Amino acid sequence: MTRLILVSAALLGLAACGRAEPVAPVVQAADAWCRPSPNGARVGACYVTLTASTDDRFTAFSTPAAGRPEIHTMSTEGGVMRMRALPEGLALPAGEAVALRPGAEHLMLIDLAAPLTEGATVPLTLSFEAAPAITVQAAVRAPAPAHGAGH
Ligand SMILES: [Cu+2]
Repeated sequence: MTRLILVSAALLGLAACGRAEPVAPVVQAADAWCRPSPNGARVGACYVTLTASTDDRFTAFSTPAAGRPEIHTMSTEGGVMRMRALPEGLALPAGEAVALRPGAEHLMLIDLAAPLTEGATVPLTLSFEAAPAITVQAAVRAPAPAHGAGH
């Protein structure tokens, strides 16, 4: 009996609150892919588009494919492309699709266990400040011609 009352109270609460109802933190990932690594390269780069339900932060990732995974960003300074690690990770504003892509933010796979070959799949476990971690399967494929720059 007590339980029934609690349930109906919760339902009423939902109806009354409408949009103000807090959203459970969750991050959705789309279009995860990795660039094939050139022969002998010990590093690779992967990309994914992340959409968080609440203000969140992409803080780290892990993968069996690399010994040292890092979140990197890339920028052009004085005509030279530079990349650096983002130890603080990447902000994910609520509801906004944040695209990691060639020439910008990317997942850097340092110390590759094996070359990333086209057609292979790389599991990536992504961690966030608020949302639970998710694992995506990134397909290794050649980048679209328009995205030639970067690495
Ligand atoms: Cu990088």
